[in-house]
Amino acid sequence: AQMERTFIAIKPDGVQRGLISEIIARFERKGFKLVAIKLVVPSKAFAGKHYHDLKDRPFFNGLCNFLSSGPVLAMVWEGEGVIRYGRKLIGATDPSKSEPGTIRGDLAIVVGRNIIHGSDGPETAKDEINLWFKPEELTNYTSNQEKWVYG
Ligand code: DAT
Ligand code: MG
Repeated sequence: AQMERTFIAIKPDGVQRGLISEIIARFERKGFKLVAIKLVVPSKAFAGKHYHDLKDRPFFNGLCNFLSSGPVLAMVWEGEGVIRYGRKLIGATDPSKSEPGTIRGDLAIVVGRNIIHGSDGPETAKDEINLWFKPEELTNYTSNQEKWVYG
């Protein structure tokens, strides 16, 4: 299998709404492997680093205030195609346009409270994993399911 890793975060709204287990279950049942997880309250400056590519957008300040407003569940998930397919599980950025069956489509209504983040490509996945996690926080293990998930 062509393994890759992506950064997934449940934002403060998803945590406060009690959606952690619901969201983790979707990645877990798919067959992806959890390799790192922690609950953190990021500073506003840290939120700004995470969203640095959006710094010129009018919603940037509000977005950083929001991300730093409470606990965020930061995770790294591994699997074949997990970066791209993780985005598919999450759904479109604006939940009013996300398909039913996706996380945002099923569980959120407005773009400013869309409950989850996922890296949008291999480069951002690498950068975001390095921003949120120290190397020693990333586990390396063989999932017992692997031979059944991938054959
Ligand atoms: P995504 O989270 O789907 O990768 P993005 O990277 O374009 O989307 O934007 C990051 C976050 O910024 C997004 O999850 C919610 C917020 N956001 C995006 N567009 C917005 C808008 N037009 N108004 C308010 N918030 C917005
Ligand atoms: Mg993005």
